[in-house]
Amino acid sequence: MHAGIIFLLVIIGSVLFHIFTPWYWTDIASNWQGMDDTITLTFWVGGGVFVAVCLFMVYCVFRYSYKEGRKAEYKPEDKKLEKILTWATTLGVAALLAPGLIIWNQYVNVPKNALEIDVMAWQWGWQYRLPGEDGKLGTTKVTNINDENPFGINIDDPFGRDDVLVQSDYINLENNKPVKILLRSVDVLHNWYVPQFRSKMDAVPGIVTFYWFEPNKVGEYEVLCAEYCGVGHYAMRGGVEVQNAGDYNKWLSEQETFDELIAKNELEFENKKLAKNNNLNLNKDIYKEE
Ligand SMILES: [Cu+2]
Repeated sequence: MHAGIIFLLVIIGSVLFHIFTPWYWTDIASNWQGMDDTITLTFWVGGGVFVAVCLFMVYCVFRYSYKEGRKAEYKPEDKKLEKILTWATTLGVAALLAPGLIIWNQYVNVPKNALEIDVMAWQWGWQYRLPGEDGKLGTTKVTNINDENPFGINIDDPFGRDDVLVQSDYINLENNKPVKILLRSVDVLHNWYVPQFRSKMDAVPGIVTFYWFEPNKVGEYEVLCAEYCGVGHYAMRGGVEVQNAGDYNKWLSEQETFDELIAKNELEFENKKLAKNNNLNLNKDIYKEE
């Protein structure tokens, strides 16, 4: 009897907690309303089954509690009940899975006008690469990666020379412009996640994974790594600033290209040689590494 009452209180408490919880998802800032709808549907199916099953148990506790002289009836088969349960379960599972498949299909079918962004993850941080004026990202190879070529771009690929390199955990995006996120990892699994965009995917070493979204609210958002990736995982945070076209283009024009980085490295190399030859301490920074 008491067990039944406790059970009932748990059900009522769970439903009330869901209605009045202060911990609900953040406001959406992308095109993926479909993700939210899918989760809401999952909630209704899962929550409905939870309440129904628990209420049935409460009913059983009261209806079939011990009474002297009452005997249990053995019923090995009930065709009608089995039919109902099979169909109800089938419909429930289909309602859970089908919308997800539809959204997934949209999620990986990238619109033609999407801007490609190379998101590179490492233990523990992010860096980003955008196409230059040719609108195309250069090809890369993991074995090319070094201090002078942090993205591993193939030096002789003409498409790569004008690529814009953002060696920072922070990136800017243009409002209402779809982006294709190309994920790479140099070490272990990571996951580039901005809760407000409702989109994420694992970055897997050795392959390039991708998805797309369209930011639709100007503002600053936090980037989190959503795949446990070692002791520094908690600190693998970054940021996204969604800007209007004017501000975004201004920001973009201030970023370094691969060509500029090469020129800078060459200059540094020449300076080093010069300094060594003349045995002069031209620049303290140059000696820092030695
Ligand atoms: Cu990570």
